[in-house]
Amino acid sequence: MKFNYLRNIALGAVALGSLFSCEKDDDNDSDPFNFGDSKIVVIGHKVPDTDAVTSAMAYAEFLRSLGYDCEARVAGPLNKETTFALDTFGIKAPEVLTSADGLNVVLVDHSEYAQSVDGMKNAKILRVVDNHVLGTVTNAASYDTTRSAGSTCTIVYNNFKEKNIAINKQTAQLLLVGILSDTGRLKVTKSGEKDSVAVYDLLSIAGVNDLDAFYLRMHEFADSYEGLTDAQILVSDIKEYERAGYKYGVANVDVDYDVYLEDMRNRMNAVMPEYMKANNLDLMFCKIDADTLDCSNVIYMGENAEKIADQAFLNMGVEGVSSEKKDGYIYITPHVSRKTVIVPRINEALDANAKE
Ligand SMILES: [Mn+2]
Repeated sequence: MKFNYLRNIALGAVALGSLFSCEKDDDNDSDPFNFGDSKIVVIGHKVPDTDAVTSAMAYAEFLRSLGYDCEARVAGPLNKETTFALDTFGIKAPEVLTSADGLNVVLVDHSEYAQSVDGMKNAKILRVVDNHVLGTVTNAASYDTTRSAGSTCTIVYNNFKEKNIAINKQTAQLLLVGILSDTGRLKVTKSGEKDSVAVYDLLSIAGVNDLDAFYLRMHEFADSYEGLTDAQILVSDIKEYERAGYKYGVANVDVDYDVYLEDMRNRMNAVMPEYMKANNLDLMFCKIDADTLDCSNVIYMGENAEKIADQAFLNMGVEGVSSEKKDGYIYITPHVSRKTVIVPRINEALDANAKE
């Protein structure tokens, strides 16, 4: 460990050969990732979704089982789906962290400073564990990123497997709900083989007998905007990014039936300016999907927004995906993912219109 290493250097007189072999053995035993022995906080993104919360909790357990002093925190209040899932299993939610200033952290489920808790630029980032495209956090000490995983929980599950560490019941429950939430219960467009292998292994450890019944109940909570104002619906699943001198946001909103699409477009258009102003965004997008019509409606607002949206989402050249410009929005069919389609394409268009 670092401490021992420094002490050995201070002792000075130790023969070099034995110093290095000694250090190496020590590393393998008690500090396999060279994280040192200070306390580590594992944390996901702001506006946490289920995967951001449960992958942090499960990764903290993973690090504890390797001997680290480690604790999970969340970057904001939990949404309805996560609250339902944790309540169902009687698991206590992590506390909210308001500043990462000066802490040793592992980031899960994001790699964008714009999505992190405040003070992250003054934290020591030991590792990023994430399945999204790499964002602005390019200075972490290590990365565990598997883009082909459908959720960060899938990556964490594989960490346990690779180290041959048994997954306890509570950790299995956490991993299971994270994967189910992020992949929409293993939808083909959102998941792969790794995710299904994990889910079917975790079910029995987690004590979940009826996957469909469980997911249906969880999903009801996810989709419910009951009691929320339009401004609250807009921010219920929002992420911010920085690219090419622009700061932008992408909100994700779902409606049950396609007849509600126009109404939701108008309502989100009405509340977007205030959010942009309050959060100093240069531009903003909101993707609205309908369960009954397999499509995405993308509305946009702000600096160069129409030009960027046109470049990003017209003539996309993605197999099986078609898009069309409508009055004030882009209509894309079938529905597309923010992670794999929307954000990478916006980034590409922003690069072509860079401000820096
Ligand atoms: Mn997430």
